Amino acid sequence: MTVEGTAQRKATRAGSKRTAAKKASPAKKATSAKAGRPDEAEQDQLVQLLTPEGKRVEHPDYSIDLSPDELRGLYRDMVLTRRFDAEATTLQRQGELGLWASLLGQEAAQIGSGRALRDDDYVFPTYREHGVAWCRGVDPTNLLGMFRGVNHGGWDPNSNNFHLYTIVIGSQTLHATGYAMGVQKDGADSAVIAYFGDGASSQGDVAESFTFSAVYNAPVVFFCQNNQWAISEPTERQTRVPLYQRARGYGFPGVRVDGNDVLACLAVTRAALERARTGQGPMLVEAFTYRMGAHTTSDDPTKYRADEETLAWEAKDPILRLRTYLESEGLVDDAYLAAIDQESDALGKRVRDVVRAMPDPDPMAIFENVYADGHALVDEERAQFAAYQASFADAEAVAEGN
Ligand SMILES: Cc1ncc(C[n+]2csc(CCOP(=O)(O)OP(=O)(O)O)c2C)c(N)n1
Ligand SMILES: [Mg+2]
Repeated sequence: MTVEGTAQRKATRAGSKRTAAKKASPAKKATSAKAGRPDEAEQDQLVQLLTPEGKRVEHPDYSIDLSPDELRGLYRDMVLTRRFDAEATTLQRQGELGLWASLLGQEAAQIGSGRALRDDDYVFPTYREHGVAWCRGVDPTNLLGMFRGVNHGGWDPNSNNFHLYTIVIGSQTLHATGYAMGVQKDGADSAVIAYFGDGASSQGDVAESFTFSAVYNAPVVFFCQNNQWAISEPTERQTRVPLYQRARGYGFPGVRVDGNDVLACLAVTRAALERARTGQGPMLVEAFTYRMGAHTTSDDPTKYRADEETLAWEAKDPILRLRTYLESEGLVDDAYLAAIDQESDALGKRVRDVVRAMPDPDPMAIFENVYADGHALVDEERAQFAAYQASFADAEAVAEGN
């Protein structure tokens, strides 16, 4: 049984329960105009190099020529990332994590864009970029510390040029823009990439980032994963034009790429990064994809979306289409696929073992790293909290008759 097959079956099972998903209310229907959802003309704008059926196609502006090893590598990246993600969801269900935000369905957008990056490029992620973290060499178990509540982030951003996960929606686009302006002032030729979602596109922070980066010609790529939903809000509640077209109003190009096509995501992001590196300024990439799972483990998508939609997107699965292509070209055999599955199992086991063994933090550690130097308010809070903690020890001592 293959990993991606298992994940898809799970998704199908979840989907089949949803046949009675709520129908849109009349009020909702009235506002859900086609804007923001691709009509046929918009679909034509989608950059695609690998069709959902696994057929290789060409695009006049974006081409790619990958070796068999590179193609197999993309497959491996996506399968392992999906397995890691599924393991994290399970760990949350077992009470080992407080929360998990699954990337199921978005593997191609993340691995394609992540593999387009150079080591010296800098990434500003949201909270869902587990595949990009994988490409940057961040140990996947490090992503779980914050979701278990045992650390403030879990990795040193400067070790892998991968900033900490950011939960304040859209704010990382400003951090990325400022960082890119710094790169520019340093005279470096690296680029910066900011990930954000369709919902984040409504945030003022994103609008400000677009303005600043355009005006200062900052070397930043805005990579929007339009996964069609912002928790329970569909894309048409965020925009009346396809998101990639927003860039034009700010004075830089935008392109919509098939976010379930790893080859197209790689080709388009490479081109956008190259543009940024060569002083041509920002670019917006809208990866048109789908969040197959819930927003997070705290969410229940059966409350707000219909089965048919999820099923339609299952047919566009990013991993299956690459696998179909690799098989049709004779680039993988059963032994290779079995080896990847074994590697997935080993990764799953390691993730479980490491997470369960994560030590609880010192309760006082929450006050560390708030300010570089001392701060009166933090000092006061630390002292109050220390006294509160000590009260338990005192109570225990009384109970034990000491
Ligand atoms: C400033 C801010 N407002 C609201 C929230 C609550 N919130 C968390 S995730 C989310 C939806 C984000 O949707 P989108 O940008 O499409 O990203 P996705 O989760 O779909 O990847 C919201 C509103 C938040 N974290 N930060
Ligand atoms: Mg979204």
